[in-house]
Amino acid sequence: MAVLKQWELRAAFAQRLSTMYGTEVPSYTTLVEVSHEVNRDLLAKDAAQAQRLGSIGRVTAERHGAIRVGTPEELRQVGQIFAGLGMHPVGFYDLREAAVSAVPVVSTAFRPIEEEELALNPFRVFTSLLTPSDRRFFDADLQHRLETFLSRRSLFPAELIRLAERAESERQLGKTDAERFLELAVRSFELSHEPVDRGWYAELERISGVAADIGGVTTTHINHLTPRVLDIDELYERMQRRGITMIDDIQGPPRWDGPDVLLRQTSFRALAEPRRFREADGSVSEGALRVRFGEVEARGIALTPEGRATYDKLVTEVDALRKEKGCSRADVAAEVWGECFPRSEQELAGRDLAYFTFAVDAGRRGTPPTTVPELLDQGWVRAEPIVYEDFLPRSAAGIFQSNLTGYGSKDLTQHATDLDSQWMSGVLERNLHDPYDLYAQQRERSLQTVSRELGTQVTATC
Ligand code: OOG
Ligand code: NI
Repeated sequence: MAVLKQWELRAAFAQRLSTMYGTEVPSYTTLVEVSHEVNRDLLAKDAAQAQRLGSIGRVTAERHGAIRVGTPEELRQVGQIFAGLGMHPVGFYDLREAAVSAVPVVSTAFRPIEEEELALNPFRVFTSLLTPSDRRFFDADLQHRLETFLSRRSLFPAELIRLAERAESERQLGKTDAERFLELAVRSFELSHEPVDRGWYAELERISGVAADIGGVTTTHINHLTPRVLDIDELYERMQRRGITMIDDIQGPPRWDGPDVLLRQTSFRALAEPRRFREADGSVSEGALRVRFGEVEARGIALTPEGRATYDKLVTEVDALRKEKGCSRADVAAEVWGECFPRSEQELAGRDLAYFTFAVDAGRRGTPPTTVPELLDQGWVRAEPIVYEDFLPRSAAGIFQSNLTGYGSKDLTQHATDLDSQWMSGVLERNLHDPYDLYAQQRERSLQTVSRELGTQVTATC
């Protein structure tokens, strides 16, 4: 009997979600079109450079989704569904801290973690969990009402969970089961036509638009689906030319002529969508909500902890200078980066600021040196960049915020509830992977091969 392997399930899920979301949010389709145009143009100009951080096949199909859930149990179920698709939780993001306005969620990202799986299909989903216990946002009474409301809803049918468990343990599904699994999974993330309780939604919205989007309704939905583009500045301009107003900024590293690192993202607010409301008197009326948006991203090289510390330092510096000089972030950032950030992949690799895999370059004879910087310098090995597969808390907060209408309310005299990666791992009943470990392991495997081939023990640094 024909079967679909996990990666085929994942690719099919991403594809169907994309089709579904395109019918719900038409400007998403425009965004995908423009991204593909930009990618095609870059490929025509310089195919090798355009594919330095992934084959055009991978980049064209590449998406990340964003979803938001309300309870630990819902998050655990989401973890089960994604495990069936070969996607595992990586990283912990505390957006309560990263955002200036009220964003009461903590998040992780589900994604493939093995090189081969990422190359087959890298679909990832940024997943946020509401934090009703956090007193800075919700008082005891509202926490109680919110948790009661959430405990009454059921987002994922039992049949979907059972199929996901099978897909996880067998790493594949027969064709008929696969079809059912995909159908139920995609349906769980469609926008519902159930009337929204207007009073309840409005009460939560006064605290945070995100809280209302999660806890004000009885279902969940995909919030956005993000294509990957090879030149985000070019895309930004082309979208503006088509009359779509983008947010003011591109989040993440600035535009500059050095290597692309980490992640650059930008977005636009999608149109208001018609929704039905239940009024206080029980009648149902037509209305609209504007909670979803279009986002696009360009990915760069993954940074090591030291590289990331340098990046974070530059972010702070740019902020300070910008306040002092009063000019745009982009201008200040390009200047600061030009002075302080390594200008070449060679330098990033040599100073151990970014992750690469290494391969022996044929043709050298004699006794090789034993450290990566020397091997690179003397042409014994080639370095291939490892692409950043994760997210940035500050950018994520920026994306959340720039699409909210108001600041919401946050009582800073209250204490935060302690929710960390260990807590989230417990909720998921799964190992929560550390992104740095995954990149380091990938580099280490390549170094082992290099060591074997050169007949010497090679280390990453001097
Ligand atoms: C998630 C926002 C974060 C990203 O790409 O950083 C995000 C959300 O709006 O639910 O998607
Ligand atoms: Ni996103």
